[in-house]
Formats: sequence, C-alpha cells, structure tokens
Amino acid sequence: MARRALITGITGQDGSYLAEHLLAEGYEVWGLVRGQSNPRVARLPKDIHLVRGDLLDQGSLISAVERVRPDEVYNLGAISFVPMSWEQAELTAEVTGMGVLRMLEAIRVCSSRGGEIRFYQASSSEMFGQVRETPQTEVTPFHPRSPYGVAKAYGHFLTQNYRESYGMYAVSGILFNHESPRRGAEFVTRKVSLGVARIKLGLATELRLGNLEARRDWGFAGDYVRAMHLMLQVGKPEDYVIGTGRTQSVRELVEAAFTAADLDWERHVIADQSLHRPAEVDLLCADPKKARTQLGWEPTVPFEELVAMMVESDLRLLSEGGDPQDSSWP
Ligand code: G4F
Repeated sequence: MARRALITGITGQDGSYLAEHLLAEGYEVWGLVRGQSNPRVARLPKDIHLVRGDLLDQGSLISAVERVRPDEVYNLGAISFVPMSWEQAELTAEVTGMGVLRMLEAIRVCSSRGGEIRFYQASSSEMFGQVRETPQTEVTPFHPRSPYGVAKAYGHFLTQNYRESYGMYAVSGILFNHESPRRGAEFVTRKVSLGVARIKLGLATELRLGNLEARRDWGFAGDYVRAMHLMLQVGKPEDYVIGTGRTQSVRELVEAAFTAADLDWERHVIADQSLHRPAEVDLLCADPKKARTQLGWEPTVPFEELVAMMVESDLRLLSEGGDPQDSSWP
C-alpha cells in the first residue's frame, strides 16, 4: 500500500515542491486546506487529495488526521512573511506558533489509537536572529528578532518537547532561506527577479529595496524538500540545519540578478529606508554538516545559477502575460 503524507501549506512554494517529490516517491499525498474558494486550491493537481482543516482549529485537525490516517505529516503552513509578523503579531503567534501545538496534539490523540505518525516541523533560521556564532548549527542558541522568529522558536521547542515527553517521531528542519521561480513575490529574491524582468521588458524603470547589507544563505527550494523527506526516513528522530554554507548580501543578490539580464543595477535600484525592518537579522550562514553526513543531503543549485533561473523564469512569465502573484504551482 502507498505511504500517505499530509501536508499543511500545500499551496505555497515548499508545499508544491514537496508534494511533487512525494508523488514521485509513490506516496498518496493529502493537502490540508481551509476551503476550496481559494483559486490556488482550485489549481492543485488532481492527484492531490484534499482534506478540510485549519491550524487555528484544534477539532478540525483531529478530524483531518483521523480521516487521512497519514504515515507522515509535514507542517509547512505558517504566516511566513517576516514584516507581516509585526503587523499581525497575534495572528502569527496563533498560526505559526500555536498551530504547531494543535497539530502535535492531533497526532498524539490519533496515534494513541494505533499506528505511528511521523511529524516534520518547518523550523527556520530566523530563530537564530542576532546570531551568537557563525556558521549556525543545530546547537547554536536562538535570539529571534521578529514575532515570526519567536513563533517559530516556540514551534521548534514544542516539537522537541513532544519528542521527549511522548516519544513521538517529531523532528524540525531548521531551514535557511530557500527560493525558486515559485517563491512569493513579496520575498526579496523574487521581488528582485520580477523587478529585473520588468525593467528588461520596459515595464518599469526602478526597483525600491530595503536593507542591501543583510546577508542570507540562499538555496534552491527543490533541494530543501528532499531534506524534509529524508529527515523522516532515518531510524532516530533528530533536528537538522539545512542550508548551503555560503552567505551573500542583498546587494550581491541584486548585482547577480541584474547581471543575468545584462543590466546595470546602479541605474535602477533605489535604497528605501521605509522598507527597513524594526529589527533586522544581519547575517545568516548555515553549517549543514550534520545533514550531509547523517542524511546524505547536498544542495545542488549554486547561488548564481538560482538567481539566473529566477530571472529567466520571470522574463518568460511576464512576456507571456502570466500572474506573478500566483506562481507557487506551475
Ligand atoms: O526575502 P526575505 O523577506 O526573507 P527573510 O526575512 O529572510 O525570511 C525568509 O526566510 C526565512 C528563513 O530564514 C523563513 F523562515 C521566512 O519565512 C522567509 O521565507 O528578506 C531577506 C532579507 C532581509 O534581511 C530583508 O531586510 O532581504 C532584506 N530586504 C531588503 N530589501 C528585503 C527587501 N526583503 C524584502 N522582502 N523586500 C525588500 O524590499
């Protein structure tokens, strides 16, 4: 019988790559959705099963887990855009933090009636925040700098706690920034690749950005979902840092993207102080040694190739009149 996976956040970038990966691995894939009126839900491929549920609603999660009886649950659902977490701090705590508690409880209740359900929590490098050491590993202390980072830290520790308290197979992947042509248009990599494409096609002349000096460890989302799956296949449940081990500034990202389209970034980019965050994460850089040695996981797409891939994809999308707000599923 096919193994069954339940994914929250299936309409997003990571959900789409993970679902495709699990389908290719022979899984029966289920997506937890709040309703079917969302156009993104309507566009999900037909071989994905849907079950209703909401990370804000404990009862709905118990019913969903009860109905699907998954072997594996991947909790990717979250309010994931960091600036929004200052504007909607309470909602962020409810969805991104308390949502983890509700899903763990649903799994605990349902698996007490028999059958192991393995749980993957999407933890984030934002938890490191004002970093205590570089590169960051599984044991680097957290100092989150946004309500989002704080909510993710809660979900992370809770996953650890349910593993220790109840002996559950519950793990967190501490994922560093991961990008692709399916990335939401509000995140900086996609904002830049779309901006470059618009300028190249004569649809815009300038691109306004916030802090150009922040540094991130950017990898390809398609690689990172393989790591999520691998974490649930090993004998012992443990947490893993997933990243490339390289760090670049937003300025270097901008240079690479404009160069990929044969443009001079300094003629188009405007640094806008109003786009800076109340508290910034200045530097993130992963040490993915544990994932490499224990999971055999490696990133396959270098930074420059990733940026060029995104620019090329957005040039194609805009030339064909596509909607950049709606590209998580191809
Ligand atoms: O692309 P970003 O918005 O991603 P951020 O905040 O690092 O968070 C992403 O990665 C996390 C993993 O570490 C995830 F947990 C999280 O859900 C999300 O996927 O911003 C990256 C950097 C920041 O330092 C920001 O200040 O880019 C800087 N930046 C400069 N100008 C900008 C802009 N970010 C955005 N979104 N828009 C700008 O105009």
